[in-house]
Amino acid sequence: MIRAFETHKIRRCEELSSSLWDLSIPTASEAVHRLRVPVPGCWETYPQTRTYRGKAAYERSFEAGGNIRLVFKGVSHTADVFLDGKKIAHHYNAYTPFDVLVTGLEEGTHLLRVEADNSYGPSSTLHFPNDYQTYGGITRGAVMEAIGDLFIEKLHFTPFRKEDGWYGTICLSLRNVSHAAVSGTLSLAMNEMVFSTVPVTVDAGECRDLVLPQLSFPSVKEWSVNEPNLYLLQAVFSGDDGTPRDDLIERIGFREICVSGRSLLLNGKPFFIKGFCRHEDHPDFGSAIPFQVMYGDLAMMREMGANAVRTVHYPNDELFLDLCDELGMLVWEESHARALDEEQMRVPLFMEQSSACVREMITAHFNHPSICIWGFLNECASSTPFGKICYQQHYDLIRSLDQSRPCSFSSCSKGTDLCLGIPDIVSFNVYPEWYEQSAAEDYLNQLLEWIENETEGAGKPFLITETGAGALYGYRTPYRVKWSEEYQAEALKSQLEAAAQLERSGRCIGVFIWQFCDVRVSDEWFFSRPRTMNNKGIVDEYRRPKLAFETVRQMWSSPENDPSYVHFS
Ligand code: ADA
Repeated sequence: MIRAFETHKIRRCEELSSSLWDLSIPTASEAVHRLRVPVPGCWETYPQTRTYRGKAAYERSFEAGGNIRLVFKGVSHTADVFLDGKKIAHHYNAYTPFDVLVTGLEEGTHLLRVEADNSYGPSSTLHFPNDYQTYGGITRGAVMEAIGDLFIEKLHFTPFRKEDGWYGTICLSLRNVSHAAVSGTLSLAMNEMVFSTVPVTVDAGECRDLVLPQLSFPSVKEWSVNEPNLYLLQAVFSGDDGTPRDDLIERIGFREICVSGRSLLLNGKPFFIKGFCRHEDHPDFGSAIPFQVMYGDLAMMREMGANAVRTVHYPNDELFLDLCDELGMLVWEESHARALDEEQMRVPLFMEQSSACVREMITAHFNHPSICIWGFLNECASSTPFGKICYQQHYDLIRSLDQSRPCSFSSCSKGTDLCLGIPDIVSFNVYPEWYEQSAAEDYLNQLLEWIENETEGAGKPFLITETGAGALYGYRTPYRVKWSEEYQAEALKSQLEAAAQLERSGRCIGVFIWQFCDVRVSDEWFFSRPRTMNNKGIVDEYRRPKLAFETVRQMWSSPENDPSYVHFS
């Protein structure tokens, strides 16, 4: 399953996860593990290759001819793609999609080979031993699309409100892969009602971008957390003879998210975020999380009263974002980066790989109404002048790609951060009563005082992007000790109470709990991470609730956000 809705009715698509793939993984000796495996998947979940780090090759054949487009939603972390023995693509980063076009393919059976590499090294500036696991494999869906001479590559929709109702702007890209100009008509429909038709010509080998004039959508219902109304926007290209040749369907919502003074406004009203940070991680599936588990995770978050999720520390599988759109969960979607120091950011490849990730994330996920904030560079070198240049460049890049959402980064540099003038929202990861001994309320008051009196972040909205404490599932003790479920529940209670108090005085726009579930970390992190896991989950890695689950549920859930979305009316 690639998406939670049909993205093409005209273009023929075949999911490449429809049969098992041959996976060859080298071993320490000359031998090779040869496994027949499903895709998506991670090789860490097979008994023979649980700790393998390096390159491995996936192969399968498929039938096709003419022009095709191969789309990979995620290969971890570097992919080299070969068709019939010829290299056709190279892509870095586990967490962003890529595609490759092949034209004039002979009709028949073809061999597709994907070499995935999850090793750490100089050609990977964003994947290194870290407080989460970098898995290996084709970890998200893959699809083969049959295209003609011209196909619709991109369809972006930006909703906005005026006094008399909802409007939208539409940007499209049409790519002509042939050696002659192609002309025809482009029509746009919402929920199958055509509302715009334009003649188009695209020159040979060109990609043409089109921006349609502002359009009014008078009778639509807005997308909100309680009523996540969605619409299907379909672009169809028809040839000069009127025959439909290609289409692209995106799912959109009419909502507006913006910052005003110290508030975050959703559809013009102040909104308080109650969210969870969530890694894509599960002991049985690695980072290749099945749809059912994604749904289960969101259902548990909703049961606790959450209205938002932060995709730490990378862009997520689009299926998860589709679910968030449908269930009315707001999303802080984050570009890939965790805790790089200045030395790591000075490696020239860093800027190239990090910018590519931002670009690919925003291009692919632009239409999701659930995404309310773009996040970047979590806890990187924001206390140094060089770091500041990188933060500014990232902010500018995000702004050049999307002006419709606020963006922010999570800092842990209390007292030293130089970059708080850059983002639209000032966001901090705070661990009072865990790493810091001070009481949550005192810690947050001091932090806010410093931000307001000594930084360029003064006057901006303030968001807590991480807070929490560790607990080992099942470790119960009457003593007040760290790692017990009791201690975690207590610490979290006072952290959330402190956040709620700031909310009441208009000084905080929300809080993300660190974190939804326990996750595996890199082996190199064993010294500070019992079980080689980050154990700050409110549920453990198998989603079994710890004591804190009930604490959060009691503090956050209310009749207004009762999880009745699981029923239908
Ligand atoms: C940081 C970081 C997280 C995680 C957390 C922790 O704030 O952003 O990735 O490492 O701390 O558990 O200490």
